[in-house]
Amino acid sequence: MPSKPPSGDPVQDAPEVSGPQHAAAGPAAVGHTLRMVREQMGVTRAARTLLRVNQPDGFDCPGCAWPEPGKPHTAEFCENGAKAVAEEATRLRVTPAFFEEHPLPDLAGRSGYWLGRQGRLTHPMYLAEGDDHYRPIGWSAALDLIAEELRSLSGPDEAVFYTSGRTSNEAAFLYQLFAREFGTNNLPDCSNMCHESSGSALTETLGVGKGSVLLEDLHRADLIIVAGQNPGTNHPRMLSALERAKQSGARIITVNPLPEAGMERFKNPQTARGLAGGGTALTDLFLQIRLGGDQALFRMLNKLLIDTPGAVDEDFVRDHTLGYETLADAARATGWDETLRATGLDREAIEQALAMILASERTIVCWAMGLTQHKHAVPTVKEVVNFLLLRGNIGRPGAGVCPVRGHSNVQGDRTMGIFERPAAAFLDALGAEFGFDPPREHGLDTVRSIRALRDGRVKVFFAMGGNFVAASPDTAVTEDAMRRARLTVHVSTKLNRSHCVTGTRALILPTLGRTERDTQASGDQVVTVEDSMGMVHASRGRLAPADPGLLSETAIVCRLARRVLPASRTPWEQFERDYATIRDRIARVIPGFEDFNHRITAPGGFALPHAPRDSRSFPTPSGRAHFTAAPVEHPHVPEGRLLLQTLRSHDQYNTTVYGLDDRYRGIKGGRRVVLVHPEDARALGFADGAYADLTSEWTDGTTRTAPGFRVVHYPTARGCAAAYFPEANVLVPLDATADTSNTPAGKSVVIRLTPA
Ligand SMILES: Nc1nc2c(c(=O)[nH]1)N[C@H]1C(S)=C(S)[C@@H](COP(=O)(O)OP(=O)(O)OC[C@H]3O[C@@H](n4cnc5c(=O)[nH]c(N)nc54)[C@H](O)[C@@H]3O)O[C@H]1N2
Ligand SMILES: Nc1nc2c(c(=O)[nH]1)N[C@H]1C(S)=C(S)[C@@H](COP(=O)(O)OP(=O)(O)OC[C@H]3O[C@@H](n4cnc5c(=O)[nH]c(N)nc54)[C@H](O)[C@@H]3O)O[C@H]1N2
Ligand SMILES: [Mo]
Repeated sequence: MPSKPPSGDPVQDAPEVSGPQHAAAGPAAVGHTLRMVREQMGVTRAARTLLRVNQPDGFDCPGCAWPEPGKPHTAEFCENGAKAVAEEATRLRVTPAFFEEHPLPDLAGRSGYWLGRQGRLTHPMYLAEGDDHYRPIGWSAALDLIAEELRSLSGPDEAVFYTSGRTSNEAAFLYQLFAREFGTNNLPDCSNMCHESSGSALTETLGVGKGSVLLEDLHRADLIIVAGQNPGTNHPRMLSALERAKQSGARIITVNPLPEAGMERFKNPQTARGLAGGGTALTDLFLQIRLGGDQALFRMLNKLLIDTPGAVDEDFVRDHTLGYETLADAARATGWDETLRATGLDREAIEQALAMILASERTIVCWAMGLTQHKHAVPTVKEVVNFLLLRGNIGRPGAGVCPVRGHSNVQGDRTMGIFERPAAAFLDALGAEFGFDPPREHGLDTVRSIRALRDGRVKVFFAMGGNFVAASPDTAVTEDAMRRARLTVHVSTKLNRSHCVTGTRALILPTLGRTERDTQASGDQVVTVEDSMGMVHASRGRLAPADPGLLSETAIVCRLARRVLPASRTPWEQFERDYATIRDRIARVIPGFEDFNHRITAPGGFALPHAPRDSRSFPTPSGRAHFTAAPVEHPHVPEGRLLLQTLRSHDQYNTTVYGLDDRYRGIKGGRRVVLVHPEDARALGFADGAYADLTSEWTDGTTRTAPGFRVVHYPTARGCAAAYFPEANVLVPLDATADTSNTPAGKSVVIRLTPA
């Protein structure tokens, strides 16, 4: 299944390579930020907008989910947050005239980079059956058309309602309510491709599927382990927290196949020292692990802790946990040979880590996609939980689990019920509040939705944001599946690939972004979001909408619901008029949101309860935290093959490509690169600068090819390789997913290189 690089595109992919950098941010980041926002927004608009990011009376940054400090800096944003804002606040527009000029086959041949650069969508657009152009359509006609199609289905489970993590709590709550009143739990979301593995593992072991630390815990930790995460690019404001921790004496262990510049040294652009001086060295110990070796590493650390007299917090283990003996038995059977093979590390490095762990009273483990996108991601995260439980590092200030979330409100969306496997208690409360009987059968997640579309079991695909076909694995399979739908609908701010790969009929519904004023009949609205640490706060857009005709996501849901569900007793009209009335209902349905409207008036918002963090109580069936002892796994790589991870460059936000550079990794002007250790590359016969086709080999014997990648000799762990998503998504088989969480295993794809 070869994928063709888009043609007819002015963008040339001709990467220049200069080698990895060793520090992140600093004056270069400030320069890049200014250039980027000036181009997109103009100077005054840029200054006015950026000063509102993450301020108490401003809007939540649409970039990542990293929390805001209690007293934010006047410029509480980062280079990549500024890019996310500029992307949304651009002055360019995609109008009906644009669609007249560009027929669908033209758009389908363009790169994602080109599509995203055309500007903000302004008008609802409709692609009729057999037509080759999107044509303008009115809001009423568009919504009537969706309602008619939904009502014509044989059953509600023939529709799927996807969500990307930018949607506000209010819109998300109404969206899932609408889907469930319609009769389905088919609510896949980007979380299925992201931190689902963390949620699965944490819920089972601790009883809460979220992180247990607050920002001040990071500031107070003795030891922070950052595993499988690249905050210099993806959570730049986290570097300020790590710097502050270091200044109070914390030590940092980084676990990563790649030496990432941000974890080496941080030049804080908000301090003179960071701008002019050498910045702060962050990592004390770098464990350059093989892809997928983390479970083996943490199991060995756990064994060493168990074997070290006095290392285990026996009181905590006795009073709060179950299953210690099972883990201890498994740990006894753990040998160095297997650990060293799985991790690629040497014994001294692991023993050095142990010494740092034993010296720490307060340890935090932070992680992101490097841990969650593997076949054995769930047992890997569970092994991290074992590690923290052993020394009582849960529910103690300065300690805990810290899965670092991606999209700015992905955690809030889940709290609001965007989940294909909702808890019975949630459905009970929802049904009681709104007087209906919610569907009980579990719905489809992302991967299962693709299979259902492929097999003709789902006929309507509706997306609240995101870029489903580009973000999902197995591009060719996913695109074919999407083409089998009768109707595809995207509520979007910007043009993307998913608008070009459509069902028989398709709609694009343009919407307000988070930076924009949202005015309804009762006046200007605020919305709320939840960050990675369970803090909920208000967000108020200030910019004039990209087009006066845009509807908010909330308004779109309310108007659609009224058409699809004429008998609904839910006050959709009132909800659209005044979002505070939505929050009143959220407060009655979801625990932790009592007095919601009042509590968001506090600067910085409020923290949701988290029983393990707040009181060392564990809402598992046993009431205790669970040690687990899954067999240790690691990816098997046949001779002459490499293990590929798909990751983000510095100039992208998931499928949104801001530019063609990956500054910290020393790559300029192109994205079709594959990073390979120099010795592995030479052994395979590839000089630096040679071109290779990448072919993935899946266990069922199928292969997938992505052609034309420039080989970059790069100091990654031996046997490993890296390429950017979404270009490399064509290589990830649909069935290659994590056990239990079903998250696509995009960080361990077996590939071979052939000369291009
Ligand atoms: N600017 C910007 N910000 C973003 C995003 C963006 O695209 N751009 N995306 C947002 C989203 S949705 C998310 S989920 C987050 C993603 O944030 P990250 O998880 O940091 O994103 P990735 O680029 O996937 O990086 C994975 C990191 O894990 C390492 N890694 C890969 N495999 C392994 C492994 O097996 N073991 C270990 N120990 N390390 C491994 C990689 O080398 C890399 O450093 O960022 C969010 N923030
Ligand atoms: N191979 C591989 N695949 C991956 C990953 C990986 O590491 N490797 N990472 C996975 C992860 S962690 C994630 S989270 C997913 C991301 O999957 P998605 O969330 O589906 O993808 P995004 O690229 O974030 O979506 C971008 C689009 O969202 C729309 N948008 C932006 N802001 C708004 C808004 O405010 N409202 C609305 N309605 N639309 C908006 C714009 O039209 C934009 O084109 O990708 C996953 N895919
Ligand atoms: Mo994500």
